[in-house]
Amino acid sequence: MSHATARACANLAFVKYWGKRDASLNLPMNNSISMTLDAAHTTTRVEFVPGLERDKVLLSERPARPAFARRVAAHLDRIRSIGGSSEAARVNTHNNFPAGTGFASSASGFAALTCAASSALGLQLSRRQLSVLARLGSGSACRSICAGFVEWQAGRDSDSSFATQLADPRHWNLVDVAVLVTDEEKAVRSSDGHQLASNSPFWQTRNQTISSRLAEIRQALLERDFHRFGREVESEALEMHAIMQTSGHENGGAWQSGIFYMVADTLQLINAVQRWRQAGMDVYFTLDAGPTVHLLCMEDQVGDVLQAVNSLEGSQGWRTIVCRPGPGARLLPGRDSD
Ligand code: 2P0
Repeated sequence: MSHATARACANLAFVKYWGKRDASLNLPMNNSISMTLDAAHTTTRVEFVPGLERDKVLLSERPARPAFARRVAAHLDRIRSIGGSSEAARVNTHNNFPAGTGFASSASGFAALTCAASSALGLQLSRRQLSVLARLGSGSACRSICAGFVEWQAGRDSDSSFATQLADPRHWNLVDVAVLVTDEEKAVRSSDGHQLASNSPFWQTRNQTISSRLAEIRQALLERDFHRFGREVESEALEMHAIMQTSGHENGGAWQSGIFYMVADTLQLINAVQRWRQAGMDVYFTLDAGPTVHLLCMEDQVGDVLQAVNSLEGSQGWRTIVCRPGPGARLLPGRDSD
C-alpha cells in the first residue's frame, strides 16, 4: 500500500490569469504573478489501494460532489500514466478555508493532490515538473507549488508553462487581509469564466497591454515599492472584473451581459479602501473570481486595517483571514510513513 500526505497553500494573483490559449492544457493567455498565502491551505492524503474498484474522494470526510471527484480522478489518471500504475486511490482532502468565495481552493487543492499522488507512486519530480503537472489539474495550481512571490510563465507549450519563484517569503512583509463577505459559493465557475473572457470588447486591449502591466508589477514587487505596486494591482483587479462584467453570453437560452462576482459588500469595501487611503492609511485591494476583498498592506498596518474593517456597518457577518507570504507545496513527513 502506498500513500502520502501533502499540504499546499492557496495563492493570490497580483497579475491575473483570466483567459486561456488552450483550455484542455490550461495554457494561459499571459504570465501571472502571485503570492502564496500561508494561512489558507489544503491538506490532501492519497492512498493507492490494490483491488479498489475506482477512486474514492472525500472532501472534509464527506464524499465529494461528483463533478469534483471526476476532476480529481482525471488528475490522478495523469499521474498514474506517468507512474505506470493502474491502482485506484482513496483521496482525503481538507481546506482550512471556505471554498469558492475568492480563495483559490482549486489552486491549493490540485497542488497538494499533485505532490501527494506523485509521491505515493514513488515519483521523484522536480518543482518544475510538479508545477507543469499541477497546472494540468487547475491552471492557478502551478503557482501554489512555489513559495513566496511567484511568476507563472505562460510558455509556448505544456512543458514550458510552469511557475517559478520571483522572491522568497522573507523578501517583503506584504500582508493580505482577506475579507470574506459571504460563504455562498459563486454562481459561475472560473473554468467557465476563462472561456468567456474573449467575448469582452476589452479583451484585445488587455492582451496588448498586459506585458507592460507585468513588468510594472514585477519591478514594484522586487523593489518593494508599495504604492506603485498597490496602484497597479488595484487597476489590474478592476480590469479583470471589467472583462468579466462585459463577457456577454447565452445561459440556458437567456442572454447574460456579463459575469458579476462582486456583491454589494464587495463594493462597500472597495469604496471604504478609497476613503481610508484619503485619510492616510496605506492599503490597497485586489479581487479574485469571487466576492472576497483582499486588502494589501504592510505588516505594521495590519492592526489598523483590521480595526477599520471591523468598524464598517455589516462587518459582523464577515470573516477575515490574515495571510502572509507562505511556503510552497510540501509533503507532510512522519504522519504517513509505512
Ligand atoms: C488567478 N483566477 O490568476 C485568477 C484570477 C481567478 C481570478 O486562476 O480552469 O481555478 O482550473 O485553470 O485556476 C481561477 O482559475 O481555473 C484563477 P482553471 P482556475 O488566480
